[in-house]
Amino acid sequence: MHAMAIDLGATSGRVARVHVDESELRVLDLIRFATPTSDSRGARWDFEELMTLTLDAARQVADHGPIDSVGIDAWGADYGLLERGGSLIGAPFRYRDTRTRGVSRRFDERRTRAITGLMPHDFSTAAQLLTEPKPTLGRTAKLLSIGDLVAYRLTGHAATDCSWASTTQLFDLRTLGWSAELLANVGIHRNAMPQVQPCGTVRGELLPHLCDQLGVAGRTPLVTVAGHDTASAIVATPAGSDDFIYISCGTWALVGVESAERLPAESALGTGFVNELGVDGVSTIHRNAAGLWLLNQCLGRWTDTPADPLLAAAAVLPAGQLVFDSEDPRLFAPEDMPTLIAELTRERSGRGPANRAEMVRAIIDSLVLTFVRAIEDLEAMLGTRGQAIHLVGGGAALPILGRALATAAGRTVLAGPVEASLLGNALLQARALGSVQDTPACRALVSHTQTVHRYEPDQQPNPREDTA
Ligand code: LFR
Repeated sequence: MHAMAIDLGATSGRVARVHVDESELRVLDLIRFATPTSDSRGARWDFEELMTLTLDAARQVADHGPIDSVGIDAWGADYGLLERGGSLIGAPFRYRDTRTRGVSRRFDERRTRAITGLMPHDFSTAAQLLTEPKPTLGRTAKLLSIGDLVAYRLTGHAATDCSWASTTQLFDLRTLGWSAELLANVGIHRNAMPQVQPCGTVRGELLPHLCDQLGVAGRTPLVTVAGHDTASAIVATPAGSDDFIYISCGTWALVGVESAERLPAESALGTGFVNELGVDGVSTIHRNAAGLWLLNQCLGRWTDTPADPLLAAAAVLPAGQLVFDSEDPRLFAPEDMPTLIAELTRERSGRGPANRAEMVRAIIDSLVLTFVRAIEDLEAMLGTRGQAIHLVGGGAALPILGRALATAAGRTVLAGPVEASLLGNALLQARALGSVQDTPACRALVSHTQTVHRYEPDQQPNPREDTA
């Protein structure tokens, strides 16, 4: 079958045509675009432009051959509010906007964890809703994630899936339904919350005029995939057993494990680990860490220096000389990322990077420190030890990261696939249409067909805190 996978990230969006059958998984055509913001301050997403870019890309990939179904996944937290009739009440806010700073203090961690498996944080859907004016919430007929808004425009069906619902801080993990208590806390009414569908079911068909516009067959189904990009990436992690650690590294890095059991709320208090949902009700237990956001914000300012030579120059520098705390809250949305990183490095390591290559090295080594700390904390909390570390997403394309991570963690790192969310999305479409059976079959297919680089620990001094 041929899936159209629409994978929307907070930095870039991708639309691809992917061939999936029992022995084949191949991205045939892929179009990428920067995710558009609507104003100079970048407080909101330009959803109409996002729709235009997505449809444009969809038309281009559909031009190359047949499409049997469509699926959409996107980053978590952000949403749009629809009024009756289906139009958006304003452009959706970006989670990095400052309006929610400190809002999470208004939630009780114990109660939030007991119901949702999450810890309160400033940019969750719930925290963002707390900052919405009451009349706006009063006018709201439906709240949809960014991915589900796109799906709504494509099909007319307003719904979501368990993986996205589980990130909102409003979904009850115990009943797998919206929490009346938490909805009341943030002031949104129950009817405004979308129906929650299992991943891998058919949501509806593309509207006839869109089938014409995109050049796809009439009645093309839209499949409810894992609407949360992280859950989608975890499906496409080429693990052969259950005891693996994943690092899904795009704009963010989610460091965690999959588990058939829920994370007991009490033991997770204060740890920063959360229990979200993957496919088939599986728990994904992870901590959010800064990911390629730090690097991309620097590369974006260094328009006169191409990324590849800089990464190559950084790769030959000794590891662990300069580090900073990649979880410093000032890194969340700074005006000038390189200047801030130089400052944080001076604070921590006594001197700032002498050039851009040194700064890239410092970013990689600092991310690695945070990832290793997360793995250690996770294993101490669960009393387990993962075998290999699977690094998926954009970070898997960086050998410097794979190598440093293997050495610092003292374990094998399997890096790839880079387009994990997109592939997970395509695989769940194939599953809904009967071409792939279950998650183990999805993973076996990824492992047989996709490039995965293996990094082993080496003897170099590694970027651990005690060498900094
Ligand atoms: C990754 C991700 C994370 C979520 C963050 C913000 O793209 O979806 O899982 O915590 O974005 O939405």
